[in-house]
Amino acid sequence: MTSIELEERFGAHNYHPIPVVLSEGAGVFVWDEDGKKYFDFLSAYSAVNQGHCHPKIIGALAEQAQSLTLTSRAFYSDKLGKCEQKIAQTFGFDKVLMMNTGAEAVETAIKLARRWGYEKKGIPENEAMIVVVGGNFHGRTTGIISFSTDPDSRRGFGPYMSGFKVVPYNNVSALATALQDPNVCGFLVEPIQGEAGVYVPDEGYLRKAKELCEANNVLLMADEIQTGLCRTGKMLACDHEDVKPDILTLGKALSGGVYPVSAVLANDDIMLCIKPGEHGSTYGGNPLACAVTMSALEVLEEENLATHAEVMGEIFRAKMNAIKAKTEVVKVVRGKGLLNAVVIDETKGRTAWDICLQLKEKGVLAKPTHGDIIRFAPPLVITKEQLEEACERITEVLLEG
Ligand code: IF1
Repeated sequence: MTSIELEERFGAHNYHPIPVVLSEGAGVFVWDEDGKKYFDFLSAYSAVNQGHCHPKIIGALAEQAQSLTLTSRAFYSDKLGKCEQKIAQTFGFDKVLMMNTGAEAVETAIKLARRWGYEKKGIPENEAMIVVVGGNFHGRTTGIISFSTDPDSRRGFGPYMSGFKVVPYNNVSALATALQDPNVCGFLVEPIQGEAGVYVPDEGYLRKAKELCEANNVLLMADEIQTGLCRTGKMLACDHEDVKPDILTLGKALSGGVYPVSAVLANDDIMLCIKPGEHGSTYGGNPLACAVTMSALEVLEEENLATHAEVMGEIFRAKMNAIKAKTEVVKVVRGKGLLNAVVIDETKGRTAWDICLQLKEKGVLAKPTHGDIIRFAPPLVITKEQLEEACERITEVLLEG
């Protein structure tokens, strides 16, 4: 049986992958089983910002794997404190709670905001509300999909967790009204909506959201699991507006695509609302995760990937807009740094899926989100020459036929 047949026969059918079977990766490139080389323009949904199999991160993984991989938090380890310090000081928070997946970090943030709401804001027990936005994506747990507005994420998985209010994204007045409810403890938002299709809110939206949260004693909870870690041209997408969230969730590229690591960051008045024995995870903050995370953060800094992503992103969007000027196939180009999307006019003869299949044939891997939107998000280590080569191939596909 082929790799695809094996997945078809023995694996759950919870994805519809682009028909390519990858077996190797290095930097911005991946190779399929037949040795064909591709530009990776998805980066495992922004988990591989540092490039595939970055030697420094793989080295840290391999070295730590020889000595100690998992202790559980029943005991201390010689790596967790150092890693917590590195993360806390990199992002400017008092404390870090390490988990594994992004969804676990978001679930942790929800528990933390609710606990703070009861203990510090005086919200009556079990009445805490968290404001979220339409088009949100924060993971796939039953708690998180309870406030999803995407039928594919939520249909048929009820009953749903209560305690959430949905307001339109990028709508300050709707947010202002919702935050006046004295039972609201948090506002959970992606600084740029990734899954929804790389929706960049108006300039000033995050700043106004922060001001409204402060005015209503509500915690701003920024989910930077996809937008963080240099992806949008700054260390955090919030940095574009100098906004400091009260709770920050990170994941994906926190470990450079090498090992599942996520984290929740907050200051003491919030983080210490959770007491010993009240939250945890078997693998959360294990020594192997910590070694990988510390090296993954060092790579972001040493290779100056935030500024590089900003510069490369400007070039990419300019090239996509040059295509847009020549064909009606491209309706919209949007993004920030190297988190970009192109909206396809599917009435012009090709779907976004068709175009992604053609891109695959040209050696560029990308995948549509929500039908007509193609997300383009290469590893941030892409060089100018590599970007120009990839854009030539993307141009050929979009302008042909
Ligand atoms: C899938 C999407 C992207 C996220 C944000 C939390 C999480 C994610 C902002 C949860 C995860 C992943 C999940 C993966 C595909 C990918 C994705 F299309 F699903 F939405 F990137 F846009 N917050 N996003 O983007 O993190 O638990 O997955 O570690 O589920 O197909 P996770």
